[in-house]
Amino acid sequence: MSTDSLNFPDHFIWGTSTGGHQVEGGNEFSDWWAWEQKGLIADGTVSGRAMDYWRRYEEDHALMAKLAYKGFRLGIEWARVEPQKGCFNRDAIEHYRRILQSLRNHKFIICLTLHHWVKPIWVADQGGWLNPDTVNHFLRYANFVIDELGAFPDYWVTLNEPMAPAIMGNFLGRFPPHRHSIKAYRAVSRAFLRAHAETYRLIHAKHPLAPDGTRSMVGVAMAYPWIETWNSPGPAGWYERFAAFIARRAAFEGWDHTIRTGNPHWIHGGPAVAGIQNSYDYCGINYYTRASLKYDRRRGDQYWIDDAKAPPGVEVTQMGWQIYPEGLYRTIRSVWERFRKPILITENGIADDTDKQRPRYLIEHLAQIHRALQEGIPILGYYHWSFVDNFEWQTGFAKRFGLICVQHDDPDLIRVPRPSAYLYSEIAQKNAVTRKMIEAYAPEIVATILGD
Ligand code: IFM
Repeated sequence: MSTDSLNFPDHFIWGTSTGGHQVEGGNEFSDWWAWEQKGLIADGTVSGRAMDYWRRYEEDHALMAKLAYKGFRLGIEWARVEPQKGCFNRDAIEHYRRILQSLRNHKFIICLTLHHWVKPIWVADQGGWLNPDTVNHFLRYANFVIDELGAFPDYWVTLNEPMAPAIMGNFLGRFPPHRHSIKAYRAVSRAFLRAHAETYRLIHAKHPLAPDGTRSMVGVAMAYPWIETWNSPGPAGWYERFAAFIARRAAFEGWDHTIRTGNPHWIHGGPAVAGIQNSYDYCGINYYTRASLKYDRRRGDQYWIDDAKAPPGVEVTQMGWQIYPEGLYRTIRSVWERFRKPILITENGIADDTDKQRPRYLIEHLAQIHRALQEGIPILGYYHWSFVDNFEWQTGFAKRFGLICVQHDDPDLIRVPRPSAYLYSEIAQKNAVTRKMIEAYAPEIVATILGD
């Protein structure tokens, strides 16, 4: 049966997403800031004033409202709130209050992240998440933020992609603190599990109700790359299958297992974490790409696996990441089957400085969300990554994820919506992806998606 548009449920949240350190600017008491000063960012930049969201938030919120976006995901930076151990910065928290109040005035659905990889320097200096005290210090910070700002969020993200710093920082050595240690990966993962479970409990104890009077919604924005193998022949293929098995467990299956069952997964080990079972009210999904793990004996630094290669003919983004929309549908399905909890797409997007790929990427991924909705999976909304070009960690400002273009070296940091920002605006206003949009931007899926 042919259909003319992909309609989304009433109240579906059409939002955009950011992380504090990547847009605010001036996060000078943080470990990432310190690391950037060592000249280790690929394009030679530092986060610096970033997109100056800290001062230009009103202008940004007005632009989002003009574009008819309905939701916004932002982060609170621990290093700003507690730049020195035990010293909470009242000005910073009041400033966050103004930012959140402005979002509320615009009636955005607010999704608030408490930890997005970055920590204060004093925490890094005491050993970061390897120091058993760090979880307690994080909880003291979280408690403070919940007390001060807990009336604002519609959705809480306790941790953004906890397994990313655990793997990238402690196992693959690409992020600070640049370790190559399985033991450190496991210890950091366990610390994040404890931090999440306790923060979940705190939020429900202090703010059982969301601003609209319904139960508070607390979760994690979990990164779910779709992991496959390159399918090399012979022993290389065996090794790839083994690596993929471990990678899936290390990246998300181990974590999900522990949350679902309450039993610690072998990949993380350690004793049971009190309060961890079922500590999700919704499942946050960050989805971008597929990884095809390829045996490469030159990559001793990556345990002989190249995870960045795309099979011939597969389109890639400015990051070199494979475009694989079907992976979003498959991820949603498996997360749903695992948890049976409502799903929020907390991130999805593409680095594309020309904006040539983004419209199709957007439409094809939304079509996969629609497909899952049609099968009855409750998906609450979609927060596109990112609202604005931002500081993309170790790759700097060169990789452009924004619906809104900002040149980081422009003295005025002028915000210029890309064509896809308007396309997303039209989708939000119509609450639908229309036939016209699909024909214009993703003609190759017309037959499969619209059933012609
Ligand atoms: O920019 C990041 C974000 O901070 C976490 N998720 C993936 C994004 C793109 O790499």
